[in-house]
Amino acid sequence: MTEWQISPDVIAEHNKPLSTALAADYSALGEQLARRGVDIDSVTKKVATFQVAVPSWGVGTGGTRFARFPGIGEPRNILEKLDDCCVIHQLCRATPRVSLHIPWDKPRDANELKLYAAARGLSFDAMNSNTFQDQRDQKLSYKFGSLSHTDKATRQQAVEHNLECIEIGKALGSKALTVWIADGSNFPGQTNFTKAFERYLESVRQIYAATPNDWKLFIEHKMYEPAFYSTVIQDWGTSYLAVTSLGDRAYCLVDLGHHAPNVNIEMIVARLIQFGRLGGFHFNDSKYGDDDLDTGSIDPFRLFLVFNELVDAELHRAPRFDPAHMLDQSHNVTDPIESLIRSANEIRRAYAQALLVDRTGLEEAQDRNDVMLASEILKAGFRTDVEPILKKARQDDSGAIDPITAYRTSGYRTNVAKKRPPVARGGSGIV
Ligand SMILES: [Mn+2]
Repeated sequence: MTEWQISPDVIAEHNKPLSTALAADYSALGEQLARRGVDIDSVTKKVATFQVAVPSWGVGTGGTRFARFPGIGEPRNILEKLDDCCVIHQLCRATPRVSLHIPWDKPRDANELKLYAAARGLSFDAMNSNTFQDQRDQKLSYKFGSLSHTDKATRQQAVEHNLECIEIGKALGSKALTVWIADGSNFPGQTNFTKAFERYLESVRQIYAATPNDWKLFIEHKMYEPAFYSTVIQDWGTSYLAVTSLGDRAYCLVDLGHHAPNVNIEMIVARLIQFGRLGGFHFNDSKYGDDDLDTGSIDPFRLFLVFNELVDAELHRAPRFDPAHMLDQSHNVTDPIESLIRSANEIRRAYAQALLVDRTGLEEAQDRNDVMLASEILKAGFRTDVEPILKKARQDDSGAIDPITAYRTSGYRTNVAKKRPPVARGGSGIV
């Protein structure tokens, strides 16, 4: 029996008055889609199986380099973070896995943590290492880099931290390690680009060698920040060079926020799929830079275009295509549980819309160079209001028809605030 954090009766009571209207909306959308040759139930079934991992650091209130404004009842440790993740999954039914960050989430006893998560219907997604800040009692500083540091002992310390993450992940049942480094430079002349990348490759080779055969290693690139002039793993090209030099189990991870404004991310996704190196995503949204805003809150069309590539790859059974879907956001002014629920829904929305695209019609229009028709066919998917499909998928799976309202009605945040005193400084951050 799953130890749900909200009484299933609260959800059932919430769903009851909404189910009649949902049935009517679902049937109307079903008729509309049938005219387009689409069976609504098969779309709903696919959407219901679509999952995205929640970042453990996302359930705490984030901050910027200026300030952090804590919310009430914030989780103080990994166990409380898992309680919050359980609430998200219980209501939206799309997030049964949690991605951990070490050492923030370092367990006292990995087996105990695994059981605690399992009791809440949760398991663990990719592990994340952290060599972008110094921990208390850490011997050598990462101020001037980690895996690419000029000092061999510092590089070795960073490698060993990653090996420890793998060991913890093995005990927790994780199957992947995500490596993102903050290494780079703030001034021209500060580092030698080539030597820094050589040092990085030498370090990451040791990490790759330590991953079990059924694991994947994800390399996450980032254009800038905290280093503002150059970063060692700056773009998908550098990431691709790194993974291909490592081996078959190394893949590129695309964080939507880690590109220059207006970059065609969906095309990067297509390229990585074509060459079998798309490992997964860190979903979020941005207006200017790495804003870490809620997925789909700024540019839902771009999210749809990314999913258009994913659905295309799924249909064509692209080789080596099994991407990990993860959220990576910083919730500074909202209740993190609400933001994560909404983001998981937005991802399912983009997936549902992409499933509605008439692929045969699109291909024909492309082959005939009918630009307008191709654009219209693609947009028809995006323009469809798939809300009844998303609601039905949740309802069928004992989730909430309107999860944010159900969450507010449950009083969960107020209840946990009674036993969780305010945290002045949290472990959450922007990655
Ligand atoms: Mn990320």
